[in-house]
Amino acid sequence: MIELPGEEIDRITFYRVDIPYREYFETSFGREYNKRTYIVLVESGGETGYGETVAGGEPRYSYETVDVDFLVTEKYIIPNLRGSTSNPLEFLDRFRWIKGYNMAKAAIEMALWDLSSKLLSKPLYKLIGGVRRYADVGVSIGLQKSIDILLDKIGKYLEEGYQRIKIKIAKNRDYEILKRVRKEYPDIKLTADANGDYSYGDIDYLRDIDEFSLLYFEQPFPDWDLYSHKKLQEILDTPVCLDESISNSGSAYGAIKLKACRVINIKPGRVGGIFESIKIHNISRDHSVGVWIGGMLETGIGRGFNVALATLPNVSYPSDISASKRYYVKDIVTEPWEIDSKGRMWVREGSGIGVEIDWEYLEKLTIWKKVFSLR
Ligand code: OSB
Ligand code: MG
Repeated sequence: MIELPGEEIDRITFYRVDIPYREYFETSFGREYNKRTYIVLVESGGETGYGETVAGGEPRYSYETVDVDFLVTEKYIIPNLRGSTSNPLEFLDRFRWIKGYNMAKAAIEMALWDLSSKLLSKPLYKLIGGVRRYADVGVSIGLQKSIDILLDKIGKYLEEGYQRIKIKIAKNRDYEILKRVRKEYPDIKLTADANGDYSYGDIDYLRDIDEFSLLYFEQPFPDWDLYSHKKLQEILDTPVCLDESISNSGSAYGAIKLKACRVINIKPGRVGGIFESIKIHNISRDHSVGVWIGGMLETGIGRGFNVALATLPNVSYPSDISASKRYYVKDIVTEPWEIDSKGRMWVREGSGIGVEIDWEYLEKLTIWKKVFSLR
């Protein structure tokens, strides 16, 4: 087990920010023009850990939203945080009684992991048992205005080095697009993500998706519908990958045992943080289920955690981790994340996630700031 320091928490600060995306991001559940989040700072033992929430502006991907998550944090987490230490495992124990709100919990839990590794003067990826100094990365491309625009973007991202292309699909915006992409790019690692847009009655229609030799087909049905995923997996050669359906290690175990998927997308925010992500990683490894690290268009802070997780040994597919400039005109960290020509993103060797905040830019983006002194 990982030995973690445990100094009392002095202070926790939240910066509510809106950060413009370079271009909007569209999925089957809607379009987003900017990143709406709050940045978390936890101070203890003379160090500061950083985190952010991946809850969205509206309850589309999940029931969680940035505003409701802050409300839950302020009303149920902050008052019970006094006397707690910076050990993320203690935090998880203390707030197990709060049902759901994984993204609200993860924002703080992750800041505590950054803080703990800073107190130990270690990079986070080493603390959690990473075996590589880089993440293999792919790019997730939203629904586009036309197939030609999509093909152009794919070409550009491949040129930049991304190892696999994921495209968003939706009901009635699927086969025609996939056919053209495969015709143009017969050999690339290609995946499709429906974000739960199909339903049980579409299973027979989806049978033909095998034609496109996808690396996997991500979340065709709604999060609660494991039965349809299992039924589809029975008739497909293409592995089914679950994203929204996997809310913690228990649901990962269940989905694997039910044979509802052969691949799992681990998003630390969705599952409640780093510790739960590692548990899902280990359960998947024990059942020969491949995993990769998903993304929520995070800022440079959230990206630091995703890169660290992607260095774990059973991360066997390229992750949804792209360069800062793919999402933002300007990231909120001083050194934007980049990829090399082989589609790898290298970890930072500094302690924690190894990023520093561009404070001036953060202040400029701040809608409100709240400081809670805990002692
Ligand atoms: O389903 O993986 C998803 C972004 C927002 C909400 C859901 C998803 C996504 C992505 C983006 O695909 C991946 C990334 O951060 O690059
Ligand atoms: Mg997804």
